[in-house]
Amino acid sequence: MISRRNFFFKAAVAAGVGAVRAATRPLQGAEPIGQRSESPENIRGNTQTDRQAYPPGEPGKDYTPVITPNGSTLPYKVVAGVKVFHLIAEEVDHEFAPGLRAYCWGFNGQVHGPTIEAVEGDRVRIYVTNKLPENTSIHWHGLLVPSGMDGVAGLSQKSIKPGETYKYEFTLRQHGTHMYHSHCDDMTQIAFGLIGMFVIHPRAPAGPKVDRDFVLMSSEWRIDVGTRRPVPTEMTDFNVLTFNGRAFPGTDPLVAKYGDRVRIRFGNLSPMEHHPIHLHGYSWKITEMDGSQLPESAQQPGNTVLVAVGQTRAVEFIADNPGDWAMHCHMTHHTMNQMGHNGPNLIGVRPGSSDKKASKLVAGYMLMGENGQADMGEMGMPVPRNSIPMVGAPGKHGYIDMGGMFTVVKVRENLTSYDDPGWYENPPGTLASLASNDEFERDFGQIPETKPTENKMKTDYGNIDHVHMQNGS
Ligand SMILES: [Cu+2]
Repeated sequence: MISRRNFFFKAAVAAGVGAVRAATRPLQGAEPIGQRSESPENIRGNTQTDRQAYPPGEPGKDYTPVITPNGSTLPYKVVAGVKVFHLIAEEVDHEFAPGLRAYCWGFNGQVHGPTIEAVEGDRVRIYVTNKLPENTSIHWHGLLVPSGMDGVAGLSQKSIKPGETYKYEFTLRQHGTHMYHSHCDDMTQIAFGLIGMFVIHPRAPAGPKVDRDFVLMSSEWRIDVGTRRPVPTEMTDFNVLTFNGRAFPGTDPLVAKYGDRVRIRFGNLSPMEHHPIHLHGYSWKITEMDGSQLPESAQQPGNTVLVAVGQTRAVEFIADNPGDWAMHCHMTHHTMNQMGHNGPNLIGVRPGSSDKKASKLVAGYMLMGENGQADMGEMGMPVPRNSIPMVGAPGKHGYIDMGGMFTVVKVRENLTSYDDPGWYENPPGTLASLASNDEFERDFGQIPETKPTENKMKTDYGNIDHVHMQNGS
């Protein structure tokens, strides 16, 4: 007899996984798919550490869903009390920011993978289909799972061959901010983008309710100018830095209403580097480390949180300071875009026409500005095809000479939606402005004369070393 539950399960399988089966080789494993999870033993798992399951937690009722700027949350369906997800690892033609695309590896057509969101006590089953040209496997980073579900290819399980679909199933025994990533040819697959966030809400929430709950995954890439493939062997010289796979000005703002309690969950699965993430205009409290909730007495206040590779941190604050607030990695090279990291130091040098000549010969060649780098993006210099200049985008008050791992937290009074509200209108008397001579004289007298340095601007491009030596002596 076909029970109602059995019917729905089979219908769901036909709708969801059927397409995968048609497109790939048959699912691995001997069990007929329709009968799985029908027994309570299967639902609850079969190890001592993987036993308890609760009814599936529901968005809106059991938790406020997270927001993944520039990304999405992985949809699921409930089959016989189990939340069922499907990740497809595949190549993705990904846009980092307008003007820069590359062939990356992601999940379900996205870089990075969609955020997986569930509730402590949920039983989850996650199908992983490999549409990559090489083997893969997925590790649930930070999750307390049975050893055979941990996803380290060769150690925990067989790797998933191209065309195969694997099944992971476990009960979520904890809550907090976690991640998932490839654990097979990690160097290549993480550098290509096979990472994502995994958020588990508490079954019985404690503490104040959060109104806006954001997830931001940091990563870094080396994409040579004019090319369309990240370099997986890079160890140090990353030139595209991202939040959720996007480099500023490609990052969506984080919008909050005045008075909202805001949580931001940071994750870092960069290949190599740690990122000190800094928010302007606020003091937050670090409420969570690697998915573990901190007791209130241990919630460290601050405005910069170091998120090392492999770590997650969650911070919370009340959005009580309206404005447009920069939030970014504080490593200066991590808020630059692709073309800003190399080239000779020409500050104080007039290069004449040599930069134009060199840029014709060398792909990606772009000289530093003679007064610094800030004028380079603003000048709108032509850049090679499929590349982004070193810095920024136009802002309300001029050019924003930031790029990379940079975004804007926008806090407003009287919001009717959480769509991008545009630039902040500064109330009278709250905007830095040009000082008049009268004002300065009133407070300080005359501006002191600047004693000129010995080095005048050089017109000869060949004298860079000479200038440098004089400065250094
Ligand atoms: Cu950084």
